[in-house]
Amino acid sequence: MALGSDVVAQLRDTIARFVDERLIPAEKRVEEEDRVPPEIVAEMKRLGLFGLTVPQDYGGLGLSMEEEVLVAFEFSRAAPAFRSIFGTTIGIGSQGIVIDGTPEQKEKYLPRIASGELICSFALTEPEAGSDAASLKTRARRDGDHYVIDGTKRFITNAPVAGLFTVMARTDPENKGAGGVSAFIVERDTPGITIGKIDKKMGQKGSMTADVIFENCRVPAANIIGGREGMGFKTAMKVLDRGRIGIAASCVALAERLIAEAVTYARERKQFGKKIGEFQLVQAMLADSRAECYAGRAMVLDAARRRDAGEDIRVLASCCKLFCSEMVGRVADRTVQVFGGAGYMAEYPAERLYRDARLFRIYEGTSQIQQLVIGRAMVEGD
Ligand code: COS
Repeated sequence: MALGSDVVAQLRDTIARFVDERLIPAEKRVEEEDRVPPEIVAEMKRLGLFGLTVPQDYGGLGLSMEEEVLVAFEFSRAAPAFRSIFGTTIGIGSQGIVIDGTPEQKEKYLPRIASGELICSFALTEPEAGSDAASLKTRARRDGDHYVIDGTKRFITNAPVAGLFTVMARTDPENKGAGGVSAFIVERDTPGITIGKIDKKMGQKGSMTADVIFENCRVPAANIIGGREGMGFKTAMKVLDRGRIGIAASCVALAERLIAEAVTYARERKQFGKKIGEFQLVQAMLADSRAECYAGRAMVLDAARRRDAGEDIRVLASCCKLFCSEMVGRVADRTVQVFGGAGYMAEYPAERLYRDARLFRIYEGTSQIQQLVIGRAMVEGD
């Protein structure tokens, strides 16, 4: 472990209190206002959440993957919108710099990310390039010691508040596939960036997504991640491998929360003269959720430990994302069922968390993309 188990245990306790005392009580407000209140973001900064995965040399805590998922098991019991602001920043928004950045790029940006000064976004998806990420059309044309970026990125989490974007763009127009793509660090105040209107979503209200439009946006050539053209797709995939384990950990945590909500309700609600939790058909729903959540937790911890040990976890990351995102969908569905009519009402959290959970099967690679990654590796013998 990078920090040691005592320090991580303390960190988990602190985060657990923050979740129970500050975040869960604020969930309704976040849903209504469709934003995370600035005072809560300020508290996240004070707690050091923006530095969790930034290496210690650059002002962060430098958590290992195992430590990160242990923290996520606590943090992500709260509505996913809270995680999305700092989790996207220290996850897919900045991991390109951590994993493949040059020493100069790390020195310049990571301390400002760790302090919470720079919120980050990962700009891969486009109107015509979602699952087929390698077909992206955003262009980066070399012009002296700059690149000029033109194109539109879609559904970009944190875009309205971001100070920094990791942008995947095509530097080689002759190469229409993955090899023609490079990754860039783009500061928000660079001329030529427009943020679209904030998307209206089914759930995860408070996590803001929008289009990011680049028009004649001049970025210093020094900002190409790793200093080499053509490596951007691989950087994006490595970032997503790590991100998928993180998302899976969040699914486990949300499932734990949903189970806790269902158990509390089943212990209180009476029908036919008894608490509904005494009925075996209700117990069966709770038991299925408990067993599946435990399986998810075990596989996420295993994949995280293997990544820390230096193993290739591409397939395992996809297994975790596939199983845990589908699992939390089933758990959310059962929780609504245990609540019955009340589960369909906005008054109880089950309805909101059910909508929130739906996105996990889509972003950072749909379930079908995870199946494709796993199945292809099996058949091709990786
Ligand atoms: N780590 C490192 N390199 C990887 C990699 C990984 N996880 N996955 C692929 N690569 C490399 C491959 O080895 C290949 O390199 P070479 O050309 O040197 O052989 C290159 O990248 C292209 O890989 P591949 O041929 O597998 O690319 P595909 O176009 O077939 O795409 C999928 C693969 C579908 C898996 C990819 O496009 C994907 O993950 N799509 C989903 C995107 C996504 O998650 N979007 C969500 C946006 S963020 S919210």
